[in-house]
Amino acid sequence: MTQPSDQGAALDNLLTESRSFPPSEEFAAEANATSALYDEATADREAFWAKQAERLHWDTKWTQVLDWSDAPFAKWFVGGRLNVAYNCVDRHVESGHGDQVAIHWEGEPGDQRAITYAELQREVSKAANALVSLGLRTGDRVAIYLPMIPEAIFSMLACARLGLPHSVVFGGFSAEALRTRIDDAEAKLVITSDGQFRRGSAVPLKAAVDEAVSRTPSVGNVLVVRRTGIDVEWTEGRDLWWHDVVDAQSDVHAPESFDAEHPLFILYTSGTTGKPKGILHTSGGYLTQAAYTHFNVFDLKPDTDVYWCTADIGWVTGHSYIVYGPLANRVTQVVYEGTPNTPHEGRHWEIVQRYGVSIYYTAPTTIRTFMKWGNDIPAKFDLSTLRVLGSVGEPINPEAWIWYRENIGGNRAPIVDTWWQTETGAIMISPLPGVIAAKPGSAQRPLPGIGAKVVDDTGAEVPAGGGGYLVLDEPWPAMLRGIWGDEQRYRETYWSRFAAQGFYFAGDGAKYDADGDIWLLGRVDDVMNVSGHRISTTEVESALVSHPTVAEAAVVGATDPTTGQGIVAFVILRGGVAQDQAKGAEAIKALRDHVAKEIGPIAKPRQIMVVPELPKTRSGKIMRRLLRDVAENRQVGDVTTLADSSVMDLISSGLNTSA
Ligand code: 6R9
Repeated sequence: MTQPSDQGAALDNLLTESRSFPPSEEFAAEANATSALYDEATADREAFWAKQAERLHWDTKWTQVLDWSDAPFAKWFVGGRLNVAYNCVDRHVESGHGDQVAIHWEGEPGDQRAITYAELQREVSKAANALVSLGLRTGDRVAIYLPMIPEAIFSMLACARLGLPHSVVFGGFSAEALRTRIDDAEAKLVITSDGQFRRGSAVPLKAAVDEAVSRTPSVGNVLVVRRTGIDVEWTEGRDLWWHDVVDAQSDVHAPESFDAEHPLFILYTSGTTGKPKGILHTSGGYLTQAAYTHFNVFDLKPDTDVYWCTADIGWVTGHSYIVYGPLANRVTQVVYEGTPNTPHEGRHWEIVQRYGVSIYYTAPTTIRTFMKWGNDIPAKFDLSTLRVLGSVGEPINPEAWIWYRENIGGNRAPIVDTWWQTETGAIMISPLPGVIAAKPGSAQRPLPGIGAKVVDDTGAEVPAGGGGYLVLDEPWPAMLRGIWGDEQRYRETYWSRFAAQGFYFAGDGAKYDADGDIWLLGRVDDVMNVSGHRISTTEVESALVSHPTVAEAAVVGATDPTTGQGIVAFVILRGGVAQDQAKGAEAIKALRDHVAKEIGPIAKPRQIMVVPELPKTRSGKIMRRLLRDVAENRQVGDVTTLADSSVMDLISSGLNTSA
């Protein structure tokens, strides 16, 4: 791993993107957020956040907005008390919206369920009563290992209602990954299902729990939702069916209030090295920023919009932008269980058409996959209801952005490129869709109330046009409150790099353009050094994707005897491209020349390999570490957090035949 301090201040990349798309006058006139929001936040940041907190119902009001005296451990809305689940569910029923659909759920096999706020309240109450009956008490941890079914959301909200911090573990993770997460949090209960539907077939889920909990002394019970009907092993006394335990409960439960700083959840993020970090989030500040950002960034109109975030709840995006932010804002949303190509590659657009989805939030990797499948697929559906599109998870290449705008957004819907992290809890950098002229590939500006800067090695802000490290220079309400059980690691990972300035180090490289807008350049660890020039993987990837034959690209720096590192690119070709021809030596040369033309000769890949797939985590992030192993002819490392662990075999076996 390259230490940040080994790197110079500025990146040498020259790729420029100058297109810009202002919101239409109609959109701007109706938008939730106007430029006044920036002024308000600048005038008095704490007063601004206090006003945002008024979006929520507080049982007891806070006495102090921010206590930063024990930095880097923040306390927001000190003395305030609230119930997060009450804010996401009950209060909407009490305000007369019990009949509004909260969730249009669609299973992968095509089963559907519309859940109103009144029904959600009953389901969450029953689940909460069930957790109490199992002996769980405030502060106990609950692990949730479920597919995207309604019970996943009921479970999270039931935990929130009782002050039981949940730890959602992504359903694609292995028994071993689950075990380490259960152990680290010492969870007392695991909620899972018999199996899940994946690409048309039922695959086991509980089996992994059985394996994991055989070695986790903290777990007393396993609560099992029947989803697929497949056979499961059963441990009497430990295992309980959801339909036996939950359905027998009263559907009335009185929420109690908790301190604003009561832990809401732990979510594990895998760093590049070491054991996963349990990122800790608390209640009042987190919910305030999740709701504020969801309302303003997506321009949510609760009475008319149909919102859809395609993330999995095992990812922070599912926590903040399926469960907490949207439900606090009384959203009507779509939740879909399955993969985008089951049973056909138009599944998402069929869903958009069926429910009249107006706000759609997904990841660049998904967008590039749609590009690869071809423009004719979305063209078959009526997507005219879409009015805001979002992107999250990685830098979005300008070409993918333009494709998204043209083919999904009808050249009309603003795109919000939202930068944030598990650690930040909620969106930090993003254009406001009715205010800012969007630039393809740039997340642009910190939201009102948020402080972010690009700084050099010494912590000094770089000038317009300069590159360096992204830092957050002001505490924010949804910030992590630490790493579960490891105070030292929290200080070291995020606060030691710019300790003198008191900045939070995000681990991302970034640059300013001439207007002072921020462009994210990927994780600092991914920056390459070619003959002393620092080149960002993101920009070389964007240059490749801007070529008409390329759908996706991943770039790594491989050790090179002459240049230090050489650029090695892995590319997936677009649907419709004559694959054999595009793999030929001429075609590869054309791609190398294209990169040279877009960025400069220094960025010309040493080697380009055409591959059928790229190794990705379930949130769509490319695992470059594995590609570096391939590029440097090493044994491929740990693949347990890959969405599909067979991908590496596909890549390695295909390489002998590609250029
Ligand atoms: C929400 C989420 C965080 C890392 C982050 C950065 C990358 C996320 C991005 C983006 C450029 C965006 N990232 N959004 N990079 N533009 N709009 O993804 O959380 O899984 O913790 O990942 O993802 O590198 O540091 P998480």
